[in-house]
Amino acid sequence: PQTIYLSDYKVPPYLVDHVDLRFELFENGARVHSALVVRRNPEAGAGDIPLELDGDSLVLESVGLDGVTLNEAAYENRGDKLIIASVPERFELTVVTWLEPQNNTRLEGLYKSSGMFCTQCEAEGFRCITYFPDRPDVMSRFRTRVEADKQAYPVLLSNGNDVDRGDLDDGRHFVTWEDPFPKPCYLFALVAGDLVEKRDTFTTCSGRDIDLRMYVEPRNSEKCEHAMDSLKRSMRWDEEVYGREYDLDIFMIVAVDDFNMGAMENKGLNIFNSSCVLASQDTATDLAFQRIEAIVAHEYFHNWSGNRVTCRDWFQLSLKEGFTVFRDSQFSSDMGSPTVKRIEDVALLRTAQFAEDGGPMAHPIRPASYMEISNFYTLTIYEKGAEVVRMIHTLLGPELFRKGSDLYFERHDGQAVTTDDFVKAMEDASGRDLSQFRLWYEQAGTPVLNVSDEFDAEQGVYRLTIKQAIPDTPGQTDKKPQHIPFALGLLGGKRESLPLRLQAGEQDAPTERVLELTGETEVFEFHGLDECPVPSLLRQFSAPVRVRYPWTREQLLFLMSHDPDGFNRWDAGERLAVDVIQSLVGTPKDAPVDSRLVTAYRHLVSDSSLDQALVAKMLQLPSEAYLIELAESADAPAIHDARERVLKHLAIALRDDLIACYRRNVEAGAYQVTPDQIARRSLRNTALAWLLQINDEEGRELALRQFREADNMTDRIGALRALVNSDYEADRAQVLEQFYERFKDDPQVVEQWFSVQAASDRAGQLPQIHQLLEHEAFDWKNPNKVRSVVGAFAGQNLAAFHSPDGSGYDFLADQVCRLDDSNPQIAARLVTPLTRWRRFAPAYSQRMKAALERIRDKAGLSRDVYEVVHKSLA
Ligand code: B3K
Ligand code: ZN
Repeated sequence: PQTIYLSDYKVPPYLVDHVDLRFELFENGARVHSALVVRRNPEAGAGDIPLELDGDSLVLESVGLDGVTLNEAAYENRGDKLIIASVPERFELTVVTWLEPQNNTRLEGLYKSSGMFCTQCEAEGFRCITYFPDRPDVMSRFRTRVEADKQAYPVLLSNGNDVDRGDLDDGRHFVTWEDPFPKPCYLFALVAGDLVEKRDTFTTCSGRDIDLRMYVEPRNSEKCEHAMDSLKRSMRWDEEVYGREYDLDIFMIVAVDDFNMGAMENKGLNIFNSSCVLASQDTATDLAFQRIEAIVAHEYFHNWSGNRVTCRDWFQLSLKEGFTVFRDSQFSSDMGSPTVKRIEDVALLRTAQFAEDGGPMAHPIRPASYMEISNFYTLTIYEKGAEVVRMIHTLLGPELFRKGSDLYFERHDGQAVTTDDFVKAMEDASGRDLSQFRLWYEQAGTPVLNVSDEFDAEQGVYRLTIKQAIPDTPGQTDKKPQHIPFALGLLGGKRESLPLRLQAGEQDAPTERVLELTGETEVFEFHGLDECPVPSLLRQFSAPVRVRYPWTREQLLFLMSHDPDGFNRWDAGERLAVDVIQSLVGTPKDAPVDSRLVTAYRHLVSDSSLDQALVAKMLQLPSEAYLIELAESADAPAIHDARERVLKHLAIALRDDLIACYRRNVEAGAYQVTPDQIARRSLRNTALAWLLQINDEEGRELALRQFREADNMTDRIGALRALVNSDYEADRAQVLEQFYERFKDDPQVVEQWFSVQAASDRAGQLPQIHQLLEHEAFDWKNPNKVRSVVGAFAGQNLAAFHSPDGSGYDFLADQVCRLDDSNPQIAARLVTPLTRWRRFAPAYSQRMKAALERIRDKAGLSRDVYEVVHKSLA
């Protein structure tokens, strides 16, 4: 496969002002008639340039230029390119293609999912529909006519407004859609199916009524309310916080079962993975409710950050994704608990993005090259990209940031632009110099901040020294220091926040500051202190960096209870738990657990005056994945074992407190997805999980009762998970069976049922995983099912996946090879756990590498998997 470089970017030689599409949909295939109004791009320079259109897996039926059918000698059809050597300055090109959506298992372009037609065009799926300059800097107005059998496909949708409809011969009908906004072809969408429609309206800030519609399969008609409410909240929020009003008269959401990703922001016609949009109290967990709200918001926000202003090329992907993730996290934070949202975002970043940044696929948020763009929809582009936007927000403050985003939207409306244009708008609006800050876009790797301090008691000066280093990453060494906002506070022995005087005698000094690090070493002096303070570093996680500071356990315990920054309270607790667990890895079974951890956790479990949402987060021990990420040479089973020992030790010591905590948090009143209720459910389910780890009979009774009586999925699956992960084998089998019988007709619930088992160190050993793959509800063609079994096993069931005999790795390699032929995007994603092979102890890493080599040697490897495997082995 070929590598594509950012430095090779050239403006498109031809522009397409208008696209007229006609889809004839049949059971055995689809015929697509396209008419393009093309003109030479004045910016492309002089001279003859051939017209080159992209295509993929298409049967070309005819080509016409200005009304004249071309014979085969007049063009070159190379399969992936249709080339016409000489064309006029302006012309109309007509192309007819034939495709087979019913056989499309890659789920790119036009395909079928449970009987309906749907599309996924980002990044390069439109070329699977017709020949076209498939690049985001070609923006066109689309008119789309969809024709299909009226009975089987009563609903026919595309982008924009429906302008015409009618009946045709043979029981067929058509609907014509027109989208007035020029857009890149990756935002094109089409849906045809037998769907029910749910309607609502939204009145915008300028008083326009927008028609909101959701389309779902009839069996899902009662699962739309939450997404619809989330949509309305998102629309209001984007008006209030960013001044962005919706622009079309209709906004549509469609749910499909087979989808490679979470959702897609097609203009006016968002398409969602069913699992990211459908919810009811009985079938969706609190986590799912929150995820749905966030994803609905994310896709909606793309209407401005992505659609009205789009990307010049795919190297700029973080322009829309980083910014939109930042926007959706601000939204979620405003809708719920800001501290909890921050904790969740940081936990994901530190566990998964840092691992990516430290692995063979590390890339800057604006990559310099790629082979397959689908491989670059990464945690780095999305989550680190959002952190980079967040740092701009921190550096500028909310008002100037808003001025910057207003300028960005106004200056670039209707354009396809670069991340640099975004930074420039922020600079121009604020007057700040972000030139060094731009390195965040160019340099990969997670900066490490080594922090040391000293206290000069005589002078009353506390001196903090911060050294930054950015590790080498593939193709990048000797990096320059970056511009890092570093928020901090200092605490005194009486738990008070101390004034941060950067000069002696400074009046009214604040108790929190954002320091700006720019040099490799920065020294800060804080004056007028009577005692050596405890530093509260990188508050709110103000930059995506690793902080190293020699915290004592006493300091961490102090911060855990007294830091006024809730995020740092959580962070101190996590650092303490990490330290305790790490110190036990590889020690004998009866090695003692630091009693101070028990005391701290007892306080969390029993003091109901604490912020319960924060407590619910603080009670989660650091995940195995995070502990592995932190290890130099990881032994996953040993880490699993140490973590489990700590958990059991805590559960035994806190047994009575856990029972009390459970009982205190048993709900009365109707189920609601509010931060308070979410925290209560989380607390009682954590209590259950811990009690079942120590085979507590009362805990078992509580779990069985909760399983039977729960009126919501969070509690039902909480009890199920606790029992599945316990030693009560008979109960496990029974509840799994009952759960399946009750919900077997609901794919979203069956997916949860699969993943509870696949992620369990008890129920998810390899022979059982094989049984799940043979289960009647398993379907290799459905990405959610693959993720819920294979993905959950390799990503969450880490002790089993890293079984010393290498069987977990071999299993994953087999599944990757099997999926590579049918769905390369999903196959490439599944490889991820193996790409980390260098971070594991030799006995593991050699076997992981061997598994990668086996994948590498498979015949006819897709470009997607090729790139990941070859870069991992390089
Ligand atoms: N933009 C889509 C991602 C599509 C990826 C296709 N390989 C979803 C989102 O980020 O909103
Ligand atoms: Zn997005």
